Amino acid sequence: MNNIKNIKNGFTLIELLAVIIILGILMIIAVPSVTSYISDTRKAAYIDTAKNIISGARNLVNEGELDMFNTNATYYIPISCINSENSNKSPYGEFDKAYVIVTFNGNGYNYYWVSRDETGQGVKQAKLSDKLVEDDIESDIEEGLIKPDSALEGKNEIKILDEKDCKTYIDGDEVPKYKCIIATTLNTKTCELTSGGCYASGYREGGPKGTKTITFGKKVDSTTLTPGFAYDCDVNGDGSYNSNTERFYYITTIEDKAVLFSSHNFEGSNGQQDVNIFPYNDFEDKLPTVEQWGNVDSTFEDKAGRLLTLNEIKTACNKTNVTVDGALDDCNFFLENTKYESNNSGRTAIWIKKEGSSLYRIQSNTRRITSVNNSSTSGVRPAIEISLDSIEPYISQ
Ligand SMILES: [Ca+2]
Repeated sequence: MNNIKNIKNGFTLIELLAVIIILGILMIIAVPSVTSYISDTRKAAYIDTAKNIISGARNLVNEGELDMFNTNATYYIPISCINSENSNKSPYGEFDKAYVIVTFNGNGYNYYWVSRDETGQGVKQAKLSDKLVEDDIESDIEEGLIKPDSALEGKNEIKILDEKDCKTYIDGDEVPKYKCIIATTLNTKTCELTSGGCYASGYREGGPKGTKTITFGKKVDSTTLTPGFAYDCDVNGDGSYNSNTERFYYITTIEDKAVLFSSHNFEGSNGQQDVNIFPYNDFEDKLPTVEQWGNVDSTFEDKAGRLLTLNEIKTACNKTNVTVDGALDDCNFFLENTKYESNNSGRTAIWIKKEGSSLYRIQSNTRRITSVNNSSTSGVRPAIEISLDSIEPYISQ
């Protein structure tokens, strides 16, 4: 009985061997496909993580949060500087080094991804797009993700944001942000006149403009710099952009510099003022000094600005004759903070550059250029010249 019971409750050696062999065959078939599945899932997760982080980098760049004013540089942004929806972790392990690489292409930015994690898995420089595919994931990446020859797209300068504070440094000095950023809101004034100035331009109820609200300048909406585009320039270098006192309008480009015109007259001792009274011969004393506007890289003698020329006004207004009444109606960014708006707002006129023995000024009540004699008094309003690299570029949305 004992023998029979033993046989019924267990397996013979042959039966056990058969089971082991069958299991072994099953393992041989199943294991490679399971491994492949895990690997593919991880690769997909790796790519998703990278795309999420690149999306975060795009937000940072679009919001102007990064110090990336040099359009001729290849920027490396460490992922620690980027907020992303997913964790900044590779499915294979913690990232050892990972960067989003950004270059400016003239119209917008190109984004690349490069990474290496603690297991040695990584992606060599891959452009964001559908091209970031599984084949980009390499297990044999070279040591050192950033090499001297890693400047992309002919951008010969490499800038790496510091992981601690996510800023770039040149020889230990922090690189400033754009000196001029795109104005997000245009300045407006209510037309309070009942004749001349803004009233004659048509800013009145039932008038040609259909409103008493005057809007100065244009919102930047193109990669082509256009007269009247509104910028806020941190001319005094205090790190902030005051849309009242540091509003500027693009006028023209001279070589690699943009000429921008202040929205305010300037009075030397007290900074920006709306009201100035002095004869032409004093104008040079009244322009901002390089100490007052220390962030402006072009200087004229010891001044940070100069007067506009008659030709610059003609070009910016797209008019050959600017001496007829209303000539500046379509470019009234020349008239902000003058008596164009009300009897209480600033001087009637603004000096422009002397030509030979001729004196000219912008005349706000008649909205045109007038020639005058040197006993006249007018405000002094600076034009600045700023390197094109220092102006925030427009990114089409
Ligand atoms: Ca400022």
